[in-house]
Amino acid sequence: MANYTTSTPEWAVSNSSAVMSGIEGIKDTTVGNINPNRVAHRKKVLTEDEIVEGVSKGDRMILSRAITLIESNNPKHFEKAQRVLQRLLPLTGKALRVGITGVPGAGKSTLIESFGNMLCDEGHKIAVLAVDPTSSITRGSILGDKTRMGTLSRREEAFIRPSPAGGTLGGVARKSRETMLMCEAAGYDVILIETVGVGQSETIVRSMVDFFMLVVLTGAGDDLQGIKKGIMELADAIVVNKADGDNLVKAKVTRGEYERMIEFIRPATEGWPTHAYLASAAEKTGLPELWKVIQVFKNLTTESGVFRKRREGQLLDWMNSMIDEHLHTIFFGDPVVNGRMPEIKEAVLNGTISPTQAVTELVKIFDIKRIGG
Ligand SMILES: Nc1nc2c(ncn2[C@@H]2O[C@H](COP(=O)(O)OP(=O)(O)O)[C@@H](O)[C@H]2O)c(=O)[nH]1
Ligand SMILES: [Mg+2]
Repeated sequence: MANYTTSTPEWAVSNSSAVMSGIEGIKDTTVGNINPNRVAHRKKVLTEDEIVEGVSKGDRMILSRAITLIESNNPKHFEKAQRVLQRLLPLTGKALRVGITGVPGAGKSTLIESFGNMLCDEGHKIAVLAVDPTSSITRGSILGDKTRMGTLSRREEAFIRPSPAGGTLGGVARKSRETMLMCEAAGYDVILIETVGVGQSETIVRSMVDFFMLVVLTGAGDDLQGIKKGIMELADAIVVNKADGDNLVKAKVTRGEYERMIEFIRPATEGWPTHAYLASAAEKTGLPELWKVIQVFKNLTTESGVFRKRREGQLLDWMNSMIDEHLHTIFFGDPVVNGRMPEIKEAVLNGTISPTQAVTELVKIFDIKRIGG
């Protein structure tokens, strides 16, 4: 994809108690060759009971370690994390989940900083997560990046966590969702999730949030070249950011342009008309209005049942995608399939058989083995 930009989440702050790093250097594909949980070298390993109790009490240190467990690819950690999650599940689902997307530089992180601070002032507890499918590549520099969330990261009411390094897209999605659930169990009632980079992160985040906003810059005409219509179709609100100073007039024009474009696009949420709004993350204008829009959205969709329906759909989609991922792993990890693979690939490349025939053949081999075993 031409516009797939790799960008590190610069909001990840170093030297801050609110920002917890995950496990480094582990990929989903390295199961069996495990880098042990580094934390365990230094700290006492917490029992399942201790984690469940700590998270449910809102202990951030323990929450952070629970998330580290979720992010680990060590099968033992995975099982422990799943047992913990299972027990905490009754405490999840109560938060409002908000996704924030937009091209790098649109002001997503700055918006989260201002918006998050405003919500903390109102008495909310905010968890900020990022989803970055490329994070296994960019991980090394995450903590060295400049911050856009300096004040939020120092607040007791806020918890900021960088994107998990998933290795695979499915890995990032699972870890992000389970991290979100852990945060909910710890009592965070608003979850803000930033997409990092442009590409697959939008779909992952849309599939885990209730409300999805697209942050854009002035000059809709130019901007639209970079924003795929598909992303506009996912948005419940379009926020024209940087509506401040000399840019304000242009921002108003841009808002109008987006309003006109939206008319031709199918709304992301049944019964909810997507609109474009003005905001300045820097000057903190338009943010209370934006929060009000989200509240109205929540009330409206709750009443119509769309809110619950979306959440149920998300759960089933999540389950289905995990089945896909699981079958994929079993299939490609199968020794019999692997044994025949080079020969079949060769045949495809030679033009002896078509890719479709190759797949039929491989699935047959796989099937026979299943039934036989
Ligand atoms: N003037 C102005 N600048 C902003 C605003 N929001 C963000 N910026 C600036 O835009 C740049 C990119 O912001 P950032 O939050 O990192 O964007 P992200 O890549 O979408 O997360 C930074 O230099 C910010 O200071 C705003 O509302 N007004
Ligand atoms: Mg950012």
